[in-house]
Amino acid sequence: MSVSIALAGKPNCGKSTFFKAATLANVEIANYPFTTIDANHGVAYVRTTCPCRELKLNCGNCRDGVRFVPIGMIDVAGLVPDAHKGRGLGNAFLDNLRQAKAIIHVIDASGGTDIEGAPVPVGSHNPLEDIKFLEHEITMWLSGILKRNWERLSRKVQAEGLKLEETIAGQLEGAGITEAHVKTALTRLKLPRDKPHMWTDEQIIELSDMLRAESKPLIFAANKIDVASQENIERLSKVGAIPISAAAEVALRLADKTGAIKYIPGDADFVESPNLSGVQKEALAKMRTLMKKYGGTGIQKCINETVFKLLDLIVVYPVEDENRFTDKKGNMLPDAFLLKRGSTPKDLAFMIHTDIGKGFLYAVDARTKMRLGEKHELKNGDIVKIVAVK
Ligand SMILES: Nc1nc2c(ncn2[C@@H]2O[C@H](COP(=O)(O)OP(=O)(O)OP(=O)(O)O)[C@@H](O)[C@H]2O)c(=O)[nH]1
Ligand SMILES: [Mg+2]
Repeated sequence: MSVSIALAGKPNCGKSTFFKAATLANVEIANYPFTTIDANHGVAYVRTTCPCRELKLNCGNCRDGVRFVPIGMIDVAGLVPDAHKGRGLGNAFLDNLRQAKAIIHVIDASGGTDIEGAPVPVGSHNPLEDIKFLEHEITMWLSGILKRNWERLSRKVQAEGLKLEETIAGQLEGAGITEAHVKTALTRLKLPRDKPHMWTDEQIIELSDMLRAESKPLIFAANKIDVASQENIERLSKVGAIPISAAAEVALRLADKTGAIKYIPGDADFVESPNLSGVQKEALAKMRTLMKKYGGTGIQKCINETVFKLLDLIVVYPVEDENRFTDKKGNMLPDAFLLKRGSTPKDLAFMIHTDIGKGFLYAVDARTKMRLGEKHELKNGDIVKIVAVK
């Protein structure tokens, strides 16, 4: 999987429900803290417009012109304040955030769970209190890793002239931090580069915080809007949270699966089948009201914002026959790749296969049949044939 995003937050906020809604995997969900202990890994989808309709074709790989591109999703155990000091389940599971390129911080907007995730009467906990601690815990986790061998490493940098960026990135490699991340952070922070062994704890934490923000950007999802007060939803929206109901999305996707309704994830409405029972209709009517108010359940919106805004990725469709938009077997628009904006056809070639990347000659834009050189910048929705030496 090219990109993975993680669901994180305090216990009992609805991470596994979000995960189930996005992946339809059967995972444990319950109203008490630490239901999830081992992380769940699954495949979720980012929603985009399939190019086939505009080409007056029907590719067979989309749903009514709506294309779903797979990404990895990780549902981790709940995190409580001071987890980095071993509270709650401690910070071993923070390791599950390693592969994540971004984080959706799920917040219980209903105020029905305290800071540790224990159930309390709805509205009695202020969800704004849950906003900050997650970033802090991740920062402290990173600074913990960095500090582990800091004395020795920083002296080595000085004595042996090792590259500072490389040394720090090496130490944090497991957390998905690259030399480029370190370089950006060091430049911004203006830390005294020649004397790393003199850095204070605060400076190491400052660096860790910047590295976290660079390597694991995060958005807020205000969950349980079906029971949350309007006041709480507004408070959280003000700080940029996306209002969501993971439970509603699970219900809708399951109803779609059984054929009770037709619902395309991310739509603001659904179509009911005839012959539904009164109870079903009533439940659906409630969901419809909620969806009308917020433009949907918010789950797909969270995934899309994470992938397209936070990570700034684009979707590109490689094909082998640029006239039919197919692979060798005749499958139309068989694959969709997520690439960083600014990627070139050669980057795409390397993503398909190292050999194709190495043998890259040129690419063809399947829409215009124009040749694209290796420096050409790809756009979202491009359909591209790669020509490489065999
Ligand atoms: N009303 C409402 N309840 C929800 C929603 N999403 C989740 N819940 C409930 O919140 C409780 C916790 O859900 P989980 O998905 O298990 O939460 P979690 O964050 O994975 O919890 P841990 O694994 O313990 O950290 C369950 O009782 C869910 O049914 C929602 O959108 N609305
Ligand atoms: Mg869980």
